[in-house]
Amino acid sequence: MRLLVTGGAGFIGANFVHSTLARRPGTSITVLDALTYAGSRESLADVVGQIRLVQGDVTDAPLVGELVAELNPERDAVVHFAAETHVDNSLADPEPFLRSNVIGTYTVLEAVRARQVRLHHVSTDEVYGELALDDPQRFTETTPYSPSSPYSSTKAAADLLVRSWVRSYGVRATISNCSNNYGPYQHVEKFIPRQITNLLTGRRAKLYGSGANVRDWIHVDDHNSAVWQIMAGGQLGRTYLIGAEGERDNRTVLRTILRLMDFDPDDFDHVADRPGHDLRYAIDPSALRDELGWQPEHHDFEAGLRATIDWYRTHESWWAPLKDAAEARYAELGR
Ligand code: NAD
Ligand code: TDX
Repeated sequence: MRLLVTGGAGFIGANFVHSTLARRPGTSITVLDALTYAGSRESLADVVGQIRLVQGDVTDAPLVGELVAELNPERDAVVHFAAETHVDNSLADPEPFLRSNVIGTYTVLEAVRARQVRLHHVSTDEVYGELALDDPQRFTETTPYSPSSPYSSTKAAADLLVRSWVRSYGVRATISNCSNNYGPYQHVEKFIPRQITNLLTGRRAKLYGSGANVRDWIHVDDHNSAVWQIMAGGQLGRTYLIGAEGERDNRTVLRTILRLMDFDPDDFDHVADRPGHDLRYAIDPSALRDELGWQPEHHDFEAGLRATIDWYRTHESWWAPLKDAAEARYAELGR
C-alpha cells in the first residue's frame, strides 16, 4: 500500500510515519510537507532512507495533483495532517490558517476527486467549541459545530468541505476529530513541551489564566492507531471522534509536570489568559470503540508524561533550535 501523508514532518504526522513503518512494514510513504516553522526534517531523520520527503505546499494544486496521480485508487490513500495548528498564532495572524487549512484541504479534495483516491482527513475536537465544566454531555459526531478561534474555525471549514465533497462528488473520505495529543516531537510552543523545556532551560512554567481549563489528553500513538483503524474499517463519509477519556485541568497537568521534574508543584507563573480561551473539551469515544473495536494502549497519563519528559531531556538537539524563537513570540504576546 502507498500513502501520501501531508504534514508528515509535524508532530502527529511524524509519529504516524514512525508507527506505520514499525507496525506495517511494506507500506510505502511519501510525505508532502512545506517544512514551516512547525515542520522539521529532523523529525524524520531516523527513517529518511525508508520514505520519500517532498518539500512543498498543500495549496500547490499541480504538485498535489502529481503526487495523488501516483496512487492506485484501489488500494492507496491520502492521509491529510497538514495544517497551521497553534491557536495563539491564529489569534495573532489568521491568514496562514485560512490558506493552509481551508485552501489546502480544498486542494487535496480536488486532487482526490480527480483520481478517485481514498482520503482520511485529520481534524480536531476544537471544532465543537467549549463545554461547561459540569456538562454531562461530551462531544459526539452529532454535536453542532461552534468553533471559537481562527484555528478552530478554519479546521471546521475544512471538515465541512470534506463532508460536502463526499456528498456532492462521491469522494471516498473519512474524518476524525481528536482531542489534545501529547508525546515526542511536539513543537515547544504547545502547552506540555513548553513547560518541560522551560524547566530544562531555567525558565519558569507558565499557566494561562486560572488554569481551570480542561483538555482531554491522548497519547499521539493512540491517535494514530485510531486513524489506522478508521482507514481500515471506517464507513466512508463518516466522522469518528477520537479520545482516551483523559480529561484534566491545566493546573493539574502543570503541577504534575513540575513534580515529575523535581520542582515545587506551585513554582509557576500565572500569565495573561488566551482571548476567547475555550473552557473544556471532552470526547465521547464510544462509537469508535463499539463500532470499530479501537482501544487506546496508553492508560496511565502520568507514565506517558514521564516518558515524554524523558524524551525532551534526551532530545535537546531536536528542540533547542526552536526554543528561543517560540519564547520570543510569547514575550510579544505577554504570555
Ligand atoms: P504541527 O503544527 O506539529 O504540524 C503541522 C505540519 O504541517 C508541519 O510539519 C507543517 O510544516 C505542515 N504544514 C503546515 N502548513 C502546510 C502547508 N500549507 N503545506 C504543507 N505542509 C504544511 O501539527 P500537529 O499537532 O502534528 O497536527 C497535525 C494535524 O492534526 C492538524 O491537522 C491538526 O489540526 C490535527 N490535530 C492536532 C491535535 C493536537 O493536539 N496537536 C489534536 C487534534 C487534531
Ligand atoms: O504556556 C501555555 N500555558 C497554558 O496554560 C500554553 C502554550 C498553553 N496553555 C493552555 C492553553 C490550553 O488551555 O494549555 C492548554 C493547551 O494549550 P495548547 O497546547 O496551545 O493546545 P490547545 O489550544 O488546547 O490546542 C491543541 O489541541 C487541539 C492543539 O494545539 C491543536 O492543534 C489541536 O487541534
